[in-house]
Amino acid sequence: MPDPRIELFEGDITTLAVDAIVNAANPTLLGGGGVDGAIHRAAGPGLRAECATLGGCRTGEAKITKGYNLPARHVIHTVGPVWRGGGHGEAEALAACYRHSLALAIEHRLASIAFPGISTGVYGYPPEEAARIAVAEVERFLTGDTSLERVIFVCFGRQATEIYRGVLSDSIHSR
Ligand code: AR6
Repeated sequence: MPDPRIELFEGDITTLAVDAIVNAANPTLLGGGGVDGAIHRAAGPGLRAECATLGGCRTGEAKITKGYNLPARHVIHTVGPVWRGGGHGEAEALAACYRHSLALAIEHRLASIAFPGISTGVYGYPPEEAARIAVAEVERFLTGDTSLERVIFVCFGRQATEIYRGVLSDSIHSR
């Protein structure tokens, strides 16, 4: 059986009323394009002002802010690796993004968190490989944690949904 705490949602992460949405940010944390741009637009200027106090964020790490005008209470900002062919520690860095984001959620006693496909846009990570890492890290984390109630993978478009469906069903069959 799939872990009932894991869900897929196809659409815009900025619409989700969860405890935290995760932002695929860059090391400045000052905004950008893609999901980062969408989150900053929807949250309003308070988000950028708080981000400006954080001193940036290294690849694989994560920092938390309030959600401002978003329906989500918090934003967890993480910086994924830029894909450079796969031989430069990209997989470990991407796994660290998920682990550190989940750890922050626990630390702040959050029960629900939504992830976009970190690094799979501008940063060029192959989406299926990225989804395998995302699912493996979340499943591993949920095995040891009982306080998170919902982890949502946000799929931006039908193709992303199909990829996550496939990866989740593979991981169920391999148990
Ligand atoms: N809701 C959910 N997912 C989305 C949304 C949205 N509103 N918009 C895009 N995506 P990207 P990265 C998906 O490029 O690859 C920024 O400029 C998108 O389809 O946003 O980690 C930052 O400032 C893709 O699957 O992030 C950095 O400079 C996924 O979100 C850089 O881009 C991530 O795509 C980070 O690149």
